[in-house]
Amino acid sequence: MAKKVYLGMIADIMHPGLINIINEGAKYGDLIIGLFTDKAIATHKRLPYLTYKQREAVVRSIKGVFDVVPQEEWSYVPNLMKYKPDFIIHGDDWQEGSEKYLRDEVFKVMETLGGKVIEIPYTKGITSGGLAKEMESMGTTPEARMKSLRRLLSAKPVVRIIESHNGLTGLIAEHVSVDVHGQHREFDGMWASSLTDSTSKGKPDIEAVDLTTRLHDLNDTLEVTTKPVIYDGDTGGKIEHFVFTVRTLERLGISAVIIEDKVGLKQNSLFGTDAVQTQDTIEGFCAKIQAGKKAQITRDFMIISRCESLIAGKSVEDALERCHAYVAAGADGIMIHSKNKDGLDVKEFCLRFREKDSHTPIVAVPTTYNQFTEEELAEWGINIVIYANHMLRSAYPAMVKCAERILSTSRCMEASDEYCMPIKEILNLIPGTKKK
Ligand code: SPV
Ligand code: MG
Repeated sequence: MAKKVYLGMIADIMHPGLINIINEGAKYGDLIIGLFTDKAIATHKRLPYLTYKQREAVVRSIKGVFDVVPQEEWSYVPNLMKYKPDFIIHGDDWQEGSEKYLRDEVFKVMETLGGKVIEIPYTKGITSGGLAKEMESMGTTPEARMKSLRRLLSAKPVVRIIESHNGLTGLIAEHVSVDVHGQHREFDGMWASSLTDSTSKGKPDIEAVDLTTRLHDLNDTLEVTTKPVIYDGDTGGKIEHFVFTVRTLERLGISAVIIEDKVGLKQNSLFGTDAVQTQDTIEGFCAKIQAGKKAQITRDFMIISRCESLIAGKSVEDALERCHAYVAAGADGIMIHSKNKDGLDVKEFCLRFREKDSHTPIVAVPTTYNQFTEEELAEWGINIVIYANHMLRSAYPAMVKCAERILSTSRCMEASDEYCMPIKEILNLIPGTKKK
């Protein structure tokens, strides 16, 4: 009987290095590709450009591939236990660095299975990571960007979104990453906040900055990023206007719009009951959702309804009644907002909402109840966490301090040394600045 050979792959962009490893693997027996699912990848790396189905179709048609099976975990162990291969083949690039623990696990399991680990020299000069970087610099299409939010929602326990109000903050949302205990972390997408869009123009958050202006500026973010955008649509305005907004956002490749169930002059929710917060009727808001859903052209665009009951001082009961009605009217997700610091109202809402509805995505904006981690919020049933204003709120105090220092020293040496990035860094901050 032919021996079984296991090869784990993401197989997003095929290149000669991967073909080489497939050819080598096939020499030892029937080569089974363990194709990483979006879920297996999402908590460790950015989602691949191609979906699982697309990647599977490509890999299946490569000479030497005997079978393709899903690898649902980042660790190889569950699949090795399941398929019990005689060999596992891997490039030798996992002997050091963040993947070393995967290698150690694999050696242990293969020993207990009586199998062997084959490590083959890594093909120099070409890597999937390098190719992915080049693809990233080519940008994206509106269609691919729009779809990516739904893909993230089904691949990740919780989707992490940060506010962006210009090209520079877009670059931060796109590129900043950290490693925590060997695990790669970055933001999944961006929030086009009405609060920070308005504040960055020195205007109040009362829908005074019109849609055309906000979209014109959002284009700066879109030009330098590939990640999905969730657009803060305020109240959505009049139904007759909202249907045009939906079409415009879709055309730009925005993944979702969130509209709130308020009427009259909009006031920022974080004023809570210090401002007049008038909610729409359930019927009135459902009609807006329905009109928006009818207007959209693609299947991917999402209309998320935001419930302001807790902001307006009403009960969790009221919020639940409204949100179930909004979902029944066609909303693709709900956002529950609160300015309470203890988060208990949001938690109660989420747990009770989930008793009746296990799948509709819940969005939360934990600006005030910020003591909870994403993991804790996910346990309540929350699927999208939005850090709604943090780029602007962190920049402002830094700029004020710098301006004050210049005034108090009547020169800019101290301000530059203490508060400013080096000139060399700013000159090279934007990719492609320097002439070769
Ligand atoms: C925004 O960021 O504009 C929001 C969230 O709508 S909040 O400011 O909390 O209302
Ligand atoms: Mg807003």
